[in-house]
Amino acid sequence: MTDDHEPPDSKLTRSKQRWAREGKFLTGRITRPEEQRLPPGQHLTADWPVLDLGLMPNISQERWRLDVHGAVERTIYWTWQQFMAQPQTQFVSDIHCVTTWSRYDNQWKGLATSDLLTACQPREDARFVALHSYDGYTTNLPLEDFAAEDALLAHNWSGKPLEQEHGGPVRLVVPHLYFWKSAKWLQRIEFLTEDAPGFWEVRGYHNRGDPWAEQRYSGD
Ligand SMILES: Nc1nc2c(c(=O)[nH]1)N[C@H]1C(S)=C(S)[C@@H](COP(=O)(O)O)O[C@H]1N2
Ligand SMILES: [Mo]
Repeated sequence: MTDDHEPPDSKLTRSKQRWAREGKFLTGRITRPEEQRLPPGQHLTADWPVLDLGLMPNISQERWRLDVHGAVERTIYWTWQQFMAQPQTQFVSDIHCVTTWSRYDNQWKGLATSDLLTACQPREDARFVALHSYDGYTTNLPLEDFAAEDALLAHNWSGKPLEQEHGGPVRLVVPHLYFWKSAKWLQRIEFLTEDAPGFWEVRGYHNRGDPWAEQRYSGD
């Protein structure tokens, strides 16, 4: 007996699932009213400043690896090809840097952190995430912030491969926190049961960094 119906895992079904995921974002559960879009003390910029420790590691796609470990059921060690074979999601989001510039409508493409969590399955006692980068930079987040529905491991910006100066091959993007939480040149994601403050977090910056609460410095 033949069956003319689409099998449940057809290419079309997968595309529709992807559109639904993107649409869910576009209909704006996260979108704020326009008058609250720019956080307090921020100003808009049209260009995209480069800010980092100045080491700017040059990691080719061939040399790049992503290591996911710690309080997870399944550790991950992906090559570039394995990373790119994961589900792809596109998000448009705003950047808010603690140095007071904001940049609207950045088009990102990559692996949604929610899909990474599906792949690595954090253990029940996992509460925090530490990001480790190829330049030695580190930053930390509560697991819920890392899991935000518009957070992703981005390899593409405005339809082009993410430039080295902005963290290519792959950087984290967590739009609802100040941009220092969005680690460039991502190398390793560590799931933790206890918090581990990162590079700026031990140098006077706020542990969480919510721009709308102006959580800039550790006393704020
Ligand atoms: N690996 C790494 N990631 C990093 C940094 C860094 O020095 N190294 N700086 C952070 C800071 S302070 C900011 S403001 C943003 C800047 O990203 P951009 O250069 O793409 O604007 O990257 C963040 N991620
Ligand atoms: Mo920054």
